[in-house]
Amino acid sequence: MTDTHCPYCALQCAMRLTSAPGTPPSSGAPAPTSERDASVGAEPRQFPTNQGGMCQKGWTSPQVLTTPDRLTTPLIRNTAGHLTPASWDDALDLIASTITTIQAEHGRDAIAVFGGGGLTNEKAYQLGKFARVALRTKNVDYNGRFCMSSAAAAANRSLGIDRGLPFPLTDLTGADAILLVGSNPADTMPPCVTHLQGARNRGGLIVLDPRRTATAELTGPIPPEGIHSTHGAHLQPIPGTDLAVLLGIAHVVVMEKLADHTYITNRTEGYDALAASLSPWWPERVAQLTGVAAEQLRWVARTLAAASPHHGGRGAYIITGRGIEQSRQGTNGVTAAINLALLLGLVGNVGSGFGTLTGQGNGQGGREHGQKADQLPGYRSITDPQAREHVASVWGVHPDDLPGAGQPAVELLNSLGQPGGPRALLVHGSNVVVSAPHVRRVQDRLAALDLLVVCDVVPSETALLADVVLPVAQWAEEDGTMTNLEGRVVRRRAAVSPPGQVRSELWVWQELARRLHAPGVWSTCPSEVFDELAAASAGGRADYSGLSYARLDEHERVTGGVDGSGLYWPVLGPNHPGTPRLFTDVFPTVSGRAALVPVQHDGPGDTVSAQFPVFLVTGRLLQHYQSGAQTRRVAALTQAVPGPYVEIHPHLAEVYSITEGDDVLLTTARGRARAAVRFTSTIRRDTVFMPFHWPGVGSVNRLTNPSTDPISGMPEFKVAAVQLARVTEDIA
Ligand SMILES: Nc1nc2c(c(=O)[nH]1)N[C@H]1C(S)=C(S)[C@@H](COP(=O)(O)OP(=O)(O)OC[C@H]3O[C@@H](n4cnc5c(=O)[nH]c(N)nc54)[C@H](O)[C@@H]3O)O[C@H]1N2
Ligand SMILES: Nc1nc2c(c(=O)[nH]1)N[C@H]1C(S)=C(S)[C@@H](COP(=O)(O)OP(=O)(O)OC[C@H]3O[C@@H](n4cnc5c(=O)[nH]c(N)nc54)[C@H](O)[C@@H]3O)O[C@H]1N2
Ligand code: SF4
Ligand SMILES: [Mo]
Repeated sequence: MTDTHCPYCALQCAMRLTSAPGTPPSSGAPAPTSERDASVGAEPRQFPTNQGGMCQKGWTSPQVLTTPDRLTTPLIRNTAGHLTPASWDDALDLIASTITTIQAEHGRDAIAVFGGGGLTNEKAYQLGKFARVALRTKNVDYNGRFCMSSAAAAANRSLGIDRGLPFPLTDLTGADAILLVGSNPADTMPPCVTHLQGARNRGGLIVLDPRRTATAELTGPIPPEGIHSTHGAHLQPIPGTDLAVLLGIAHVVVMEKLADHTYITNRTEGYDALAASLSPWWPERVAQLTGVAAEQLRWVARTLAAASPHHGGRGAYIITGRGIEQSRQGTNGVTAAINLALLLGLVGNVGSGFGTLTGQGNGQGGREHGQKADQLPGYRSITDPQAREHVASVWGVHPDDLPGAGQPAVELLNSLGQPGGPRALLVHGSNVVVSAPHVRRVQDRLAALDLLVVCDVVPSETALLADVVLPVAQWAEEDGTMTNLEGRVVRRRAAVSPPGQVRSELWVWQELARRLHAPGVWSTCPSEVFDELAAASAGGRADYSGLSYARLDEHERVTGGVDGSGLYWPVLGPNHPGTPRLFTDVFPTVSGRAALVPVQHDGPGDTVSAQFPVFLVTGRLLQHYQSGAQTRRVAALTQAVPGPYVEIHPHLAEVYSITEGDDVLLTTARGRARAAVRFTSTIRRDTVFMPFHWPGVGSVNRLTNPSTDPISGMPEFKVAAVQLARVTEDIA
């Protein structure tokens, strides 16, 4: 029996694996296949975020350990174009020699690295170090750019620090009101719903989503002619207009004198400019722009205010998700949500707050330790001379030898194989040909490379395009730490041995660093890498210096996992208790105050037109995870949802003579996709929805807009303008 955490989302539900522990692969030694236990089971444990619950994906997660097409040996593409088994030495020699040749001819930045928010802290840290010290390239970024970058940029700008939830998730339980902006936790983090029940019971659960999702359903039906229900309200805006909705609510807060002026005076700066910027956003104007009724905007403002501490309420929270963030105005959208929370005096007041629900398992830690183009470990800036000096000293190199900031993910992918762009790409933990925006363009860029190396656990669609595929260990096969959506660092533990020739990625980087004659220490032992990470993070914003495996294990033993195993960063020393709640006294900004930053609504890059008359929104289904590389290999999950589909309102379908069960062709300025339709009356009549979990003709990312937020680099996944037609022909 091994206590660990789920391989998937950032809730990091605690689970117990029922199997004999195997040999951790930290030595890099391959384990004989016979040692593997094919019958690993998972069951939930008590833990604050999941309260003993788990979703279907968590329950079935061990099946990915023994999936029949698991990668078990390195593969090299032969001259006939086929991926064929190879030895580790051959694969690593080939990679190292090709990198050396490319760099000699095209310079160090000709090698690019793409990481993932599912990697453990140790691997995310080592990958960033490998890019800067062994490859000495500036071109490293990761899929968190698709996920958390807008929320991160907004929190850094307004609050001085980016920790998804700056409070324990369980704090939500006591609130009178919770506003969820573009977030669907009932499908994306099911056990999280228990924390929404308090606000729901008190009539204060408010959900902003163009679809009536399972989360919106929790608010209960709004009576005809009414504006709210007994449990709260579902606001169903025109896609891409959330920012305007938030400006409208904030306008009411200011005009109806609902703001907390004591808090504003003591803890914020910039009120006058913010109030002036809000004046054009009166509710009737916002209603016209967004489709959300003016009276509903007023009701939300009053409900949040009544729940706020300065009006004697039990507390209020404003929480954002990808629905508002994955937009070319995502940073400003989240900023509008933070402004509203600051006006109401919520942030840093225990029992109230602002937060974002981080997505991937290690979406939080993955963005702190250096796989982001502009960051060094500990959430340090790569352009800050002091940060460079500190990290260089931990790495045993000269600060001048560290590269500068690289390009964010979309721009990086688009530069591959272009004149002056990278000629090789190493991918660790992302399936970009399914999950990046405008995937047809991504495929073209990958095809233009001299070398594509993919490390994965399964033959993902991206791995199948690679020149070299390296089989690496996954969650239950190696030790590590993850930082969950609350900034809580938890232990992931090895339970089984990896199969065949599978090795730890830490070993891969050690071997490549050696072949590239890189300076520094390249440990393959996760706890040693963690200690190095802790030292590198010391003094940074995400300071882990007081943590070690020994301390985390002891803490879990003492708490029994129930009321708080894992510690919240910053943890400033071995006796520092960690920081469950940020901002209670001061904001980590230059002035110590939070900034009220005026923002305006602009709208999505695509506008609906005669050519593309319908909104397309994208997102997730309960049963599948991300690009589907893992969950499409689990029988129960593919049985539940076997393939892609398009949600459409029957009235809209009628306009296009589409009937239930038809296949529909979707066309945007980027390309075409095809999928079956599913009728639902819960979506707006001007909008269709498609999940992004599948490759091929049903991949919604053939359609999505790669234009990015100028501050965060976040692509506009959520909203596109689309043409619909009944399918009459096959498409490529
Ligand atoms: N089952 C499952 N769970 C997951 C994941 C998964 O792939 N599958 N992935 C994990 C990860 S990495 C992440 S980032 C999280 C994401 O978690 P969420 O943010 O909850 O998930 P999404 O479905 O991407 O988007 C949320 C909602 O945004 C809505 N939306 C679309 N356009 C708009 C808009 O213009 N405005 C507003 N207000 N809403 C809009 C969609 O209808 C959708 O219901 O989930 C995590 N959990
Ligand atoms: N249209 C649309 N597109 C989206 C989104 C959306 O809402 N709409 N959401 C975006 C978001 S929020 C995200 S987070 C991305 C996610 O999309 P991806 O970045 O594609 O994420 P995954 O599908 O989780 O891919 C992880 C890959 O890593 C592999 N893997 C698992 N563990 C390990 C490991 O330890 N090491 C290595 N090397 N590999 C491992 C898995 O098998 C899988 O192939 O998608 C984005 N794309
Ligand atoms: S909610 Fe997230 S962490 Fe929990 S079991 Fe499901 S996928 Fe795993
Ligand atoms: Mo994500």
